[in-house]
Amino acid sequence: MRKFLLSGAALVAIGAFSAGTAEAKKLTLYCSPQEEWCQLMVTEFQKETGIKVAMTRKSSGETFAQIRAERDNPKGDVWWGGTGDPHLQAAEEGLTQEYNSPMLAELHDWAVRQHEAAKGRTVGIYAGALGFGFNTELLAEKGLPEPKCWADLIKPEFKGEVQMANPNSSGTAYTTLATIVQLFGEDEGFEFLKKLHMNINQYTKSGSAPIKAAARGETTVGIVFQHDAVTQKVAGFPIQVVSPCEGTGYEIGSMSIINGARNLEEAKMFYDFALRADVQEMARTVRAYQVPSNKNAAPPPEAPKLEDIKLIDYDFKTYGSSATRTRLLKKWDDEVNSLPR
Ligand code: S7P
Repeated sequence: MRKFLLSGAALVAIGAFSAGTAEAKKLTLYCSPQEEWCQLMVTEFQKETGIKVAMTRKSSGETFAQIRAERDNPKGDVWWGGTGDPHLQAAEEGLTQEYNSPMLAELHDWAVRQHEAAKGRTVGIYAGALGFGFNTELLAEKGLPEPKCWADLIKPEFKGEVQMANPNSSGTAYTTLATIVQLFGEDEGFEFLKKLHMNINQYTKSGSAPIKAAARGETTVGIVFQHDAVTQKVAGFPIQVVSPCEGTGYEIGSMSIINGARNLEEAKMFYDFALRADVQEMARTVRAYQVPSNKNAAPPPEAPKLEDIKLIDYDFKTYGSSATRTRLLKKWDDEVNSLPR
């Protein structure tokens, strides 16, 4: 068996430096989940295939903007992870290309639906619910009541106590914007966002930064995906994870092959690799607690249970469309972020 495995690995390595070409095979990966998970994927893929990966980690909105800016001279091959909305927008704008992986048969329906919605140009790799987390020690010190609902975050006593990311750069924050609009309607939702703005101490670039700041005691509340709050709690910080009482939105973290990818064969290899159950299960080793899209991958026991969370019927088609995402982001810039605090 050992001999068989060794010869298998040798074959992969030989394949990576295929006969006739002296050049080593390579892949340029744009990565949007947490840095630790990005690094793990690079290490494991390189180890298994011998393909050299050049990886850049950027938030979802930033990566989308980069791929769009590079559309006439694409530099990336695969965009792995990040919220599904900008992946859908990239698909609609022709920035990514169709791929029907043999691994599709192993995926949950929600991941396959993402693939179908994008005409094969993206696929779901994980899911996670939005929410917020707070620092229990800071909350007690300040004598603040436990926030349980979105509505609690706009109360005057939380002035300067809440942090979230900027929805232009961050997929997490765009999911927040789209969730509030879907929960309360657009007019009431924007009124909510204006009041929330008064309580925000900082809009960060990255979506998970607010809960890291809460863990360090730099903000009381951070609006993030619940799994990112769990990561801080598991790391030993005094963080409580909240699933808002009104209900909440969720993400289908996605993966796409960039249109014009220079290393298409390697891009497809990475894509198939990333959809494997054993590969998705490795996420837990770096405290990434999203729900995996492969039906055979066991969700991490720490992952927030989506079936126990009051999830809205998030309209990915509308909120991942170029028209709606562009319009809402501009409206947020014009009507919310421009307000004095
Ligand atoms: O940290 C993991 C995660 O929450 O980050 C992704 C996110 O889109 C990247 O961060 P930004 O909000 O800054 O874009 C999520 O897909 C993922 O679950």
